[in-house]
Amino acid sequence: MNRFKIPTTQKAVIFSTLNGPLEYKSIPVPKPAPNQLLVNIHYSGVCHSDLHVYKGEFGKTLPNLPLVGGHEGSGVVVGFGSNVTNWQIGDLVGVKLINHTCGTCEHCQQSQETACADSRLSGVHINGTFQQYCIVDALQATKLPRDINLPAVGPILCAGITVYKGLKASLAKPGQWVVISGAAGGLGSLAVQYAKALGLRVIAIDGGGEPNEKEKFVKDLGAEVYIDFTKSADVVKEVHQHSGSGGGAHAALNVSTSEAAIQQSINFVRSRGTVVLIGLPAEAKIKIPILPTVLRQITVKGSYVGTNWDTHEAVDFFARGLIRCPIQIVGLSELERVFKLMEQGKIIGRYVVDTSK
Ligand code: 8ID
Ligand code: ZN
Repeated sequence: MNRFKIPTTQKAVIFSTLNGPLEYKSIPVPKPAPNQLLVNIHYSGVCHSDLHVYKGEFGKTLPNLPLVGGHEGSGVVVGFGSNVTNWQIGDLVGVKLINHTCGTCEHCQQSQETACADSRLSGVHINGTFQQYCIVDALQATKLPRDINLPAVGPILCAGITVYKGLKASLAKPGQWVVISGAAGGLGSLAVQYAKALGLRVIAIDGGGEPNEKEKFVKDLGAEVYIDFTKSADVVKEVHQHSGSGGGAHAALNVSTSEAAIQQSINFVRSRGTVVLIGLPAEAKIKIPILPTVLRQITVKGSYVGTNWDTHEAVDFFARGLIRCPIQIVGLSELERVFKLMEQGKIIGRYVVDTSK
């Protein structure tokens, strides 16, 4: 017997044209296919990727319209299809960007499912977490511990796993310097903390806001140095000054949405350093000078969300109290306002929507 009464309709925020009206309205509750869970989403983080998708910045044909966005959901399993054996009604569950993968390609077979060419993404290809009930493949849903902080864990399911994976990809070791560009945003605020938890030393770059507001914010999270890119005469020089005598930091993570910041980040690292590209500004391109990159043996790599196992690890850091999500909770009906604030660069940390309001 299912103790949860599942309604036939639910509240959602839906858009039918790119950059068009965001409608808060009732839509049908979806039915899970044989391999899917039906999740009662309680909370969802709002990621800058949601804004990129809504504005059509990931390619005009990418999102399936009309669409419910969102991919940082936390909630409860209230139903599942006939093939599902590893979940129970009432389990706490996370819904992340990767909602389904083929399971058979080379990458899936090697448990590197983030590279699956046939993946389906929450809030891009199928309706995401800006609704009260969503569906997710049982193999891509994330089991959450019973005592997890449900509103705060949402951002871990995209921002958290992405920066945790990006830091691992940077190959930076305990005691070494990592630059986080975009440190006061949703991903950045978690990157600073995961870096600290991994024993790294953090130079945080961001800018704007009230005087000293972002500096205090990132230093409270564990950054040793803050550079305000809007005030610094030479950001690269400052990074080098603060990262010891090795000619730059050991690694740099770009989680900003700025093409200029990405271009600049190539010069943050010392010889044999790694630059990890995570932020996705629309149609951005950078130029990498070949001679110094080759002679100094610099690695520039992309990093994209994280696998199921990365997710397990990232959630575990959060569950053990090593990471706190600096969130502000608002109603789902206020999503449009959150997008506006994000567009204006006025968000520090992460907004989370409560789907009951
Ligand atoms: O898997 C992935 N690669 C992945 C996963 C999740 C998100 C990629 N992303 C991408 C998003 O699509 C987005 O492009 O990461 C980027 C950051 O997402 P977010 O953290 O959700 O965005 P935000 O909260 O708006 O934070 C961006 C920060 O960058 C700062 C802003 O002040 C803000 O704090 N920033 C900017 I804009 N220009 C900067 C600059 N020149 C800068 N910080 C430093 N230097
Ligand atoms: Zn995201």
